[in-house]
Amino acid sequence: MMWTTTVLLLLFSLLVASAIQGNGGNLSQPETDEELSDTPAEGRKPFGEVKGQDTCSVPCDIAAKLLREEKHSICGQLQQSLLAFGRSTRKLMRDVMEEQHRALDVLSGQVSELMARVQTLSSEVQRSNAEMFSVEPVQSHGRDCSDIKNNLMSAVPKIPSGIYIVHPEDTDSSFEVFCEMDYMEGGWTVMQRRTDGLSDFKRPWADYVDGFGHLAGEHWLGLTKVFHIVNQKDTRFQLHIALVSLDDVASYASYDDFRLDDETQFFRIHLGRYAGSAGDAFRGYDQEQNQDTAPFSAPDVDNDGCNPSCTLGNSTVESCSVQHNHTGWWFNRCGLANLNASPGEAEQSRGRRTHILWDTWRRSGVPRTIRSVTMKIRRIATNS
Ligand SMILES: [Ca+2]
Repeated sequence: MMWTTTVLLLLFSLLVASAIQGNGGNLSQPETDEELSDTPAEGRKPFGEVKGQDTCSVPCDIAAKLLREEKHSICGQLQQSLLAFGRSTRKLMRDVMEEQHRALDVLSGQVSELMARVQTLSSEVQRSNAEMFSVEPVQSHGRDCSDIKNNLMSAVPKIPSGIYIVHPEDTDSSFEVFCEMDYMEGGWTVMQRRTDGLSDFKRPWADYVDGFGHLAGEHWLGLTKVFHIVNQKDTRFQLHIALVSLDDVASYASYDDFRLDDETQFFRIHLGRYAGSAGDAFRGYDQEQNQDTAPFSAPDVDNDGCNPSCTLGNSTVESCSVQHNHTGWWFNRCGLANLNASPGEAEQSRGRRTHILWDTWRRSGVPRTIRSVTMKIRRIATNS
């Protein structure tokens, strides 16, 4: 009975000791498990090993404490890093946005500047359009070169030759002309100039009506413009044709009256009395050659006297313009004059006449080769 009681007491004391020891390990165990639940499985394994060893080396509570402190430190560092990362990210985004704002500001500044320029340009275009279509578009220098000469004579000691703007009376158009102010007392409006053959005079009707070429060089002023000049009220015009031959001989043909009918009459030419040294090629030697009162013809508008055709030499001609190098002129059948053909030693091809003609100007009975020609008109003083 005494032995049994002793054994029971021993077992009880062992159980109590074991319980105390077990409680000491379990007091913080739930917290440790919960707190370490996010640590990786590999991280827990050494702890288990430590736990397994603690019975003989480091106690569980100290290991847990160390681990907790380490975890708190890591968490703190992580939090700091996250905060720093957040701060730098926010700063970066702020910088990027500021950069974008600055770029946008620069771009919108450039856009505004461009818009302003476009505005300025379009207002300028509108203004010049308005000027172009205004009733009095350009300040003209006079009605024609004779008028300009008369107007400037008292004010300017020497009036220079060159391009002037004229506005013939009773017309609504102003246009540029070349005025010869030196030749034979000046006042000449140039209506045609052929010198180097560089300009193309193979032109259709519309070009001969409107004019073409360069006023300072080779050009045809245009039938409409010449018509406006010579049809002014109370004026009479003379026509002067100045010729230079290939061997540098100068000659001229002059008509004391020159006018044109309007376009409905195909700008029919009317010539007064002839004077000069080159002969009256406009009228020729017989009525068939006479070009006075002939309407104007061009390659595409045939008003010549060959209707339906002429026999000239060995060839049959239907269009004098085509026969004469596709130029425009007052052709009859076809005639001895065509100042719009090519200057110099232009070749005759397939019987066609390609060079400047004034066939009454001859040397030893042979028509001279003409190097250059100018047709100019000037007012004749009238009593009125
Ligand atoms: Ca014909």
